[in-house]
Amino acid sequence: MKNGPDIDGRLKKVFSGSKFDSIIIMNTKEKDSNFLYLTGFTSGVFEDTILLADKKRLMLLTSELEYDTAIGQAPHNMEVKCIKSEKDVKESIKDFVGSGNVGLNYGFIPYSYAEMLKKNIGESKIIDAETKLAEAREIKDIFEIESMKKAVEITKRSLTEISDYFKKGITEKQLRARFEFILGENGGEGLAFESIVSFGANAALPHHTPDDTKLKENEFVLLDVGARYRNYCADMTRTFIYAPDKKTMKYKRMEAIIDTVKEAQKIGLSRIKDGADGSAAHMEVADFINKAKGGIYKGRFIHSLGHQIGIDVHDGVGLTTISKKLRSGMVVSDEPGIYITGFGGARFEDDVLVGKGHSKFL
Ligand SMILES: [Mn+2]
Repeated sequence: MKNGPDIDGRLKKVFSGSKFDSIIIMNTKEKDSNFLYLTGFTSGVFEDTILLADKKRLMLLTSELEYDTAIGQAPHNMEVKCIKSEKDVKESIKDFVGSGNVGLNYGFIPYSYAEMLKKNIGESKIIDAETKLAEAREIKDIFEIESMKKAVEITKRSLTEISDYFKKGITEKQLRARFEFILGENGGEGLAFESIVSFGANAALPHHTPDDTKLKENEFVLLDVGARYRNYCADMTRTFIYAPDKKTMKYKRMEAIIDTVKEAQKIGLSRIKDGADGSAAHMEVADFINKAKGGIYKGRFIHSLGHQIGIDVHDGVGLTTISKKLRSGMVVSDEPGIYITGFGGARFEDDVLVGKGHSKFL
């Protein structure tokens, strides 16, 4: 990947038409995803670190501990300041924001931190920057798309390799450990989210946490997993049948569920495109599942068709019953499923780059 992240372009997007003149991003023990978006950093912890930004420049207030890590990857328009005291913090913030309006990410910053900041910004007015930041991140640039493609490629390859490790008696926890090892071997830089591995009836629980359930023959194996690559997430689901016994009714029932979900996913892909409404795509897929096979799966698609993906695995507004206009350059998941309590379920999930006319899987 030759191109680095386009930080100038990102600042432009965040500040165009905004009511704030600068923003303060403040990490806690966790990083605000917008910190990663505006710095492009792929290394370092940066606990409690403060990032100041206006439409042209960035200032990072960090400690000696991570000063060198910051300098080593700072974009051209970032000043990195090594902070020695509370007084340094106060003065740097005051100087940077001046008397203009200050944007804060209300969706992330803890109340106590916000209260503390208020004391440091004098008469400046505080404005919620959450929506503006989320909107800026919706349309991915080339660097972001390439990073997500790579995350998907690593995940897809690992999902192909994992079936070699399906064996009678292996537990969900063991299969998860194996999968995450393979993901790392294939170049994954971390997990996009906590892996879901479900066997048999557990596959009916979309957010099942892997436990000591052992794999049996002629059963569903569902993996919902994703690698992180240069801060960007992949999110994919595959459903397999382990050691199928094709003569059984159970197998036929499982196969019919899988076929229906795969068909539903194709319909989803055909409806996800520039200008389309995400909720309309969701409703069409839900309608197809509700009517399939004489209505035997009615009401068994119990989540939304998809969600946006980026630095966060659930980024911005999803493809739910809430209207959301899809636009070229967004990345969304296409993940229908059917869930039968006590029996099992299937889900197939791929990540779609929204395009004009038609979209494609990353
Ligand atoms: Mn997903």
